[in-house]
Amino acid sequence: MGIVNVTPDSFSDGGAHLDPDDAVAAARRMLEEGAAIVDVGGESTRPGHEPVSLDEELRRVVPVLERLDGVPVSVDTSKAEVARRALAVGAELVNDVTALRADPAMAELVAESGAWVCMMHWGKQPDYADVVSDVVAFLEERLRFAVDAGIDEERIVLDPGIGFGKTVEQNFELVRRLPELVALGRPVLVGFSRKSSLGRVLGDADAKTGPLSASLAAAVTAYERGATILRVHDVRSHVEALTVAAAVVG
Ligand code: HH2
Repeated sequence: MGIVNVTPDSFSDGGAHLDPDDAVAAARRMLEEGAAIVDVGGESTRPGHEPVSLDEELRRVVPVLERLDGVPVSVDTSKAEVARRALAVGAELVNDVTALRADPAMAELVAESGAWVCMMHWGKQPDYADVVSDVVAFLEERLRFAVDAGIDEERIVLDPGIGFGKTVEQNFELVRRLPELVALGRPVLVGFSRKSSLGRVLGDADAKTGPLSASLAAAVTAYERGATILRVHDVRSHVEALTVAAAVVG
């Protein structure tokens, strides 16, 4: 999954694709490089991000989504109205980092549209007894909620939410113990690309991002432990690394 942030403030590529032409070109390039789907988002979720109004989010993403009609697209949003507009122009998956908790209209919209949905864990660092068990319990509860709301279980993807209210060690533990999430029986998405834990484990305690080399190691080790979707900024390098990993795994 290639990342196209149509935002001024995303942590690693903020501003790069704010112009719709640039965003569309980036998305098409990622698909050519081997991405199976591109994830278009108009609101940054980085720590301390500015919340974006509905109008502004629509203004950022709709022109991009309209011009990506006919290609596999996911929309990174927690707002049902943004998702509705995205699905109307062909998006296939709603990537909701709040796991259907932010907008009460989201679950029904996904259920009625028949779209895929990705539900992510977003927690608070000091609160965990055991981070992996807590993430599993949360995702299990959200899975039940989504199915009860009429969403086809076969269309649900789960995500541990790397970097969302977790320490560096907890982020790595979630990948180490990924099979415990995979055991829930749904595809698991991992988004470790360029995240600060990668820079921090390399020795920079104040890192805001991590390098490509470290992102590739995280993606490959997540893949080996059962991740189905890797959400990444640098598509070509990840496709190459994962192709080799797949050849080894057999
Ligand atoms: N991470 C980010 C945004 N959306 N969605 C899912 N499902 N999983 C993730 O790990 C995830 C996500 C943060 O990364 P990015 O989009 O690069 O930055 P920003 O939120 O600052 O736009």
